[in-house]
Amino acid sequence: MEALKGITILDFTHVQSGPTCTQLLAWFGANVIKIERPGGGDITRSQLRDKDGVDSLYFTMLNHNKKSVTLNVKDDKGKKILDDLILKCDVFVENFAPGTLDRMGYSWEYMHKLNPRIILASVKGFGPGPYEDCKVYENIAQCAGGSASTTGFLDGPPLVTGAQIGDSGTGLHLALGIVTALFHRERSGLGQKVDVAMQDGVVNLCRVKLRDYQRLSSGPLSEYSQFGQGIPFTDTTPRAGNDSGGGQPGWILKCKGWEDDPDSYVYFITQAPVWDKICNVIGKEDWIGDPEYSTPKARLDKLSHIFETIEKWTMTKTKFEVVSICDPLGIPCGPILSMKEIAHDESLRRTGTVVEVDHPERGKYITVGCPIKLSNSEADVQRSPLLGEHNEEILKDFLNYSDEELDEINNTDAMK
Ligand code: CAO
Repeated sequence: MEALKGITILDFTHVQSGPTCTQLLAWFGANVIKIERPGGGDITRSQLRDKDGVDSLYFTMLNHNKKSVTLNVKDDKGKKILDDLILKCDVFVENFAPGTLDRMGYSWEYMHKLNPRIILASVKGFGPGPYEDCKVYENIAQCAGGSASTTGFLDGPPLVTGAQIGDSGTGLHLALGIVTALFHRERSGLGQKVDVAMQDGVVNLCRVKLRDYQRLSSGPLSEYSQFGQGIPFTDTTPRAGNDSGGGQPGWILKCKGWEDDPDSYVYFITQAPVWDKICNVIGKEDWIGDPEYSTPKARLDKLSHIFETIEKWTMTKTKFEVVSICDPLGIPCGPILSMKEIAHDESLRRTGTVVEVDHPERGKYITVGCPIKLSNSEADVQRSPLLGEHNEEILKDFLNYSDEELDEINNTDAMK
């Protein structure tokens, strides 16, 4: 059975951070009713469009398994419909700009009074403080959360990452907050407010970099390549290139074909317990008994040289050959996969992490399925809704409005 069956989510989210959260809840079986402004709906329906007049991949890939209802919340009749929805729903999720919800007349106090069981879950860019009123997008969160200052190469500018840790990362945090509040409501009978700031979500994901900042007060970070290169540290966590963030040194190494293929690389970790095997496989048996190389500590100031030497070997093999040789020996390494390779990866298809979906206007496209696997609640990815596709269904079947009430609504601007 679907794990969240019976839970109804009133989804006022847009763009990416909120929609990733409600999509996850929908995959777990919640009934997710996405409320969109009449006219254009979620702005991403028309952003980065690849086909004229058809919902963009940006929208479709973030809004699977949801229903769409258009509702003008600034219209009196629209407000009445929203009140009725709040009375019947379990969770209200939103990621409007700060202050927007209050301006609409839907403060937490109002909602809680209307339905004490409702959970209000919000994403904002920042928590309370000097930036609380700021609008925020992905890269701003990455920058304010410590990710950009610690990503990139030492001699280059701060870098944002391709992984959407500010948006999708915050969506994940919010989903956990919602499920926790639902669990709490089972015992207390009361809903509560769940807030996640994108900056906080990124800071949480950058925890190891805050760890390293504090370690600096005890001396240089010897596992960072710059230590071996004799480059002094400052008083904050530096950018570490492709250094591994843990205690086992790693780096990205070129593989056969790198001159023509930008993704012909492998991530290679010189894990201490398999050092002898690494030496054997790259033909450097002499390092095994050499005190200059035989202990992790002795190797720390020679990491660049060590990785250059390993790279001479990896450059004679494709990335997949490197993995197939190293993996059976217990040497941790992984190929740098392109999006093309991920899109066509058979095992990701088999597990449902990458799926093909059919859309009535767009046709078939590839998307990411549910990455969290529950043994009794398999997520079946359904196409995203067309704008307002479920207006009638929600009014009639969910809110039980009569035909007269429907006619009355159709004569107003509440849903168009
Ligand atoms: N009926 C009537 N009005 C509606 C409506 C509806 N169904 N849905 C939205 N609106 C109105 C809002 O009331 C608001 O109007 P006012 O400004 O007059 O109050 C207006 O639409 C704009 O909403 P918004 O403030 O959320 O959107 P924006 O384009 O100004 O800002 C964003 C977008 C993402 C910067 C902002 O929402 C934000 O900072 N959100 C929080 C952080 C976040 O989630 N960012 C990640 C986005 S993904 O990269």
